[in-house]
Amino acid sequence: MAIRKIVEVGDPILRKKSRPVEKFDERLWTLLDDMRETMYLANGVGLAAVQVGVLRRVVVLDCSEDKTGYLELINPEITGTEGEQCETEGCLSLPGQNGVTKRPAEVKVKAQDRNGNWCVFKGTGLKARCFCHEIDHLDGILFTDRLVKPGIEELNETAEKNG
Ligand code: GNR
Ligand code: NI
Repeated sequence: MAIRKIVEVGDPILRKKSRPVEKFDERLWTLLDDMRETMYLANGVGLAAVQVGVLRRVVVLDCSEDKTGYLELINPEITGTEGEQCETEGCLSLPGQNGVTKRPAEVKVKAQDRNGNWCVFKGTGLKARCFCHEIDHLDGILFTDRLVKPGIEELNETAEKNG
């Protein structure tokens, strides 16, 4: 296993659309293992493959407090949503930035596991936000595209500008 470098904002790869995974092989498993290690080291609750420079539809996440909620999502799709929530969100590719986004309160997802078997998942709260955030990454969308309120940094910049 290896730690991979996390791509940061300014790199045009973050705006590209990731392609579906077709081969569930050793190469995919190494990518997943590396992403898991990289996500935990960075203290993230999720990581999309594009964030380590790989344009494939692969996501890992763990929204638990104690590292017991690890999930792998290959070719994930949102199959249903309910309600809405407006909460603060951050991204490992946008260090130091945060802001409030509007996301569904509950999200249902279908995805393949590392062997290609289709599975279904349901999440509320942070997990629902994370499902949406990671699937957005696969389509080149960042949380800053979905802000309902600017982050603290932007507020400070505005305050400075206005005196
Ligand atoms: O670590 C992360 N925290 C987070 C908080 C609220 C909603 C989504 C996230 S995902 C983010 C890690 C990351 O950048 N994943 O792409
Ligand atoms: Ni992110």
